Amino acid sequence: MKNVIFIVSLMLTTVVFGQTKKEETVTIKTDMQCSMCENFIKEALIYTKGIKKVETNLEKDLIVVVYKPKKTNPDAIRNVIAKVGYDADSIPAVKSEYEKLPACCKKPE
Ligand SMILES: [Cu+2]
Repeated sequence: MKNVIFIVSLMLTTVVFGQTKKEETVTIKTDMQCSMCENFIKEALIYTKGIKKVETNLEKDLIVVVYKPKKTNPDAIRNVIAKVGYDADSIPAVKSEYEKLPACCKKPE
């Protein structure tokens, strides 16, 4: 009997998780120079509605974002990054914001 209860509760958890797992992941290519860049982007994204998790890879210039598709979408996320002053896939950095970045964060000329 104990086993049956265990299996039933296991099934219930699976169902519950199946419903709440409405998250998607997008990987965005950017152009980061240092750990400050990572922090700028992370901070901007983590306070954006619908974004659950942000991971950056400085070496590969990649940003991995876990988001709720009901609340945001990859292009909205790319726009947030562009507004911080960084390229995001095909969306170029907002120039006026890029100009405000510290010298170490600018692309080497
Ligand atoms: Cu930087």
